[in-house]
Amino acid sequence: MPLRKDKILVIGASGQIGVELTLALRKQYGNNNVVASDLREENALLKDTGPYVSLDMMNKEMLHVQVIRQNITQIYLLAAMLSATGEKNPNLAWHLNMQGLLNVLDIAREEKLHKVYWPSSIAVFGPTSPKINCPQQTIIEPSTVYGISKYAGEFWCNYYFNRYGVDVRSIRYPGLISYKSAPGGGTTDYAVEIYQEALDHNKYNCFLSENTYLPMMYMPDAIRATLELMNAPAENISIRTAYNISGMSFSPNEIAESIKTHLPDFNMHYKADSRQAIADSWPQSIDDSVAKKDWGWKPQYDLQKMTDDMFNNLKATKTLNQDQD
Ligand code: AKB
Repeated sequence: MPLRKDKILVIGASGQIGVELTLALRKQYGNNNVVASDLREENALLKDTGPYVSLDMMNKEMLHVQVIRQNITQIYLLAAMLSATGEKNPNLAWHLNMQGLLNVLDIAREEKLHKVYWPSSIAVFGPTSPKINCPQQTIIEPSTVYGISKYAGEFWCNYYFNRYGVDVRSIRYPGLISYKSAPGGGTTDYAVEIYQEALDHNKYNCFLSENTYLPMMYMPDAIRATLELMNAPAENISIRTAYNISGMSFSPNEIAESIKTHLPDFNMHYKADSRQAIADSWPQSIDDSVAKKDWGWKPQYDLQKMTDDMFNNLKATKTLNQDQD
């Protein structure tokens, strides 16, 4: 049964998470109650599924006008510059990631919005954080500008909740793997590119070394986690910075082995680049016991189940595209 009393604005709706979250929210709240927005043009998968506005979150006045004009009661802010791109332009990454969030939090306070969602990342952790089962509360000394902006952002969320009562909630996403829309500029992007390259060319040149373990999650789990957190009763939410959640942890070598169960001749080459140092600064796995306790988080996909589903869907899309040619 769709929930209809809220009107939602998704900022960054054409991005990797944005597309799938917008579609999931439209199922829950009704198509016309979820306004998709982005600086980029509307993603093809969103076309004709509900309202779309072109919006620059850095322009606070225009954002405020849209919130009032559309009677928005919840904002999902997904636009951000990720870890690898952020290192190429640290000032811009900081400005974009911080000012976008502060604009949204301020408008949420002024307009008394019901809820705000803003994603954090495992990039908040740094070389001094525990590598295995990294806890919710631990040493946090990020070494990328993306990680610094996410950590500062977490504390702005906490501040706006404690000082102004803004019900803002957040998750520290691991690397996210999806087939509907591609990521851009992240360190974990290899785990998305590899499937398409395997299908198209039966080989992949990996920019991380073969035994680099990182926390990862399949997109259906990430979308479900987001909706479950946002639908949880406020009194259950004990973390107002951002929740650790865990799906799986694997290395490039392990994902290659799982791809070989579908494509036995698949070939993997390794040539680590500057993203290796970023990956090496992050934990290999995450302890998500607080999310489990507070709102019942439980992942459904492991590496092989994800690989099977990725190939089913990518093959179906390829056949569809070939039929249309
Ligand atoms: C990145 O690699 O930058 C992102 C992340 C882990 O937040 N996928």
